[in-house]
Amino acid sequence: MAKIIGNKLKNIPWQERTEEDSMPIWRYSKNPIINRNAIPSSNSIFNSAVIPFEDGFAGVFRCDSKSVSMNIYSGFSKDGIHWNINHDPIEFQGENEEILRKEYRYDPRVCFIEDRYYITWCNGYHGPTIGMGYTFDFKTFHQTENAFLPYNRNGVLFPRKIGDYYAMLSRPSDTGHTPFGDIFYSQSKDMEYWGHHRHVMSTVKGKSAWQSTKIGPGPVPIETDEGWLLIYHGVITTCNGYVYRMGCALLDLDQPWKVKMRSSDYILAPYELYECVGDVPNVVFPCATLTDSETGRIAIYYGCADTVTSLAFTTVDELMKYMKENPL
Ligand code: BMA
Repeated sequence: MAKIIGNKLKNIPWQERTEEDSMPIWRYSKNPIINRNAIPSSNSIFNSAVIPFEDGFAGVFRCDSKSVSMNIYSGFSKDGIHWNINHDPIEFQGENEEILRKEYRYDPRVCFIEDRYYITWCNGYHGPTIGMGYTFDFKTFHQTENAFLPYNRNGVLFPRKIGDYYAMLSRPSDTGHTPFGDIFYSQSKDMEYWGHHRHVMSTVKGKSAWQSTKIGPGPVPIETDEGWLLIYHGVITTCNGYVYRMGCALLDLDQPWKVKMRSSDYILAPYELYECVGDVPNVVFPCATLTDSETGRIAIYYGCADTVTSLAFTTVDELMKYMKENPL
């Protein structure tokens, strides 16, 4: 039995699996939890990140506006299910005007490290790259240097230093819709200069074709006593465009660029109407989890069809078992 290393989370959103749920992940029965028009200006709210905060939860949400500009917004919840999202986007403070230029911001991740909540997102700076910032209270936000040169997407921090270095997964990309993409590992002494880049994992043709076009890290990796549990998205190119599904892998604790296990089958795919129909059909896109070390419970927050946000559940044992039974 693998154990989650981390805090207990007594108030984790949770629902038991029913007999009809045959997959390793089961959906919340009242999905989606955030509708497209949850704030007055929004066209869609999806691919968003949440984290325990004070006696409840805080989040950073991707809201595309009715003029279809992409930006990130903070929000709060008592139970992790009902959210109050601010009507105005996050305004970052920072000393460098060049960095604060705002072309677009999307697909945020939030990671608590040491004393603060770090936010990473896809940041428009002459093309997509990894924007970075932090907050202590989800009221005042500070933006720091972009982690990489363009083009890159899906920057996901590890929740602690690994061998004296902060660590991040990301997915180098292009200026457009990127018909390729592997996951890489980078490290930094100071959260500003990133290097020691290592390849982590590639797309898979044939045998596991749902992840044959590109893959990208999803939520912050979950530390377990057997390794880092990584939930990621995988994409196939069909005659009707891209389809986004979810998979999982186990990375070595000390050398996370080494993959210990990876499932051949996906763990969640667009089956439900709200995942198959929307502004971009057939997309499930995970950006955050909440975990409880006592029970091994995992709640996954994921965007659906680039339109709404949903919640699904699993446990660390379910995912470990699934990887063992369906190895790549
Ligand atoms: C990716 C990102 C995601 C989006 C997905 C499907 O490239 O832009 O935000 O969910 O495409 O459109």
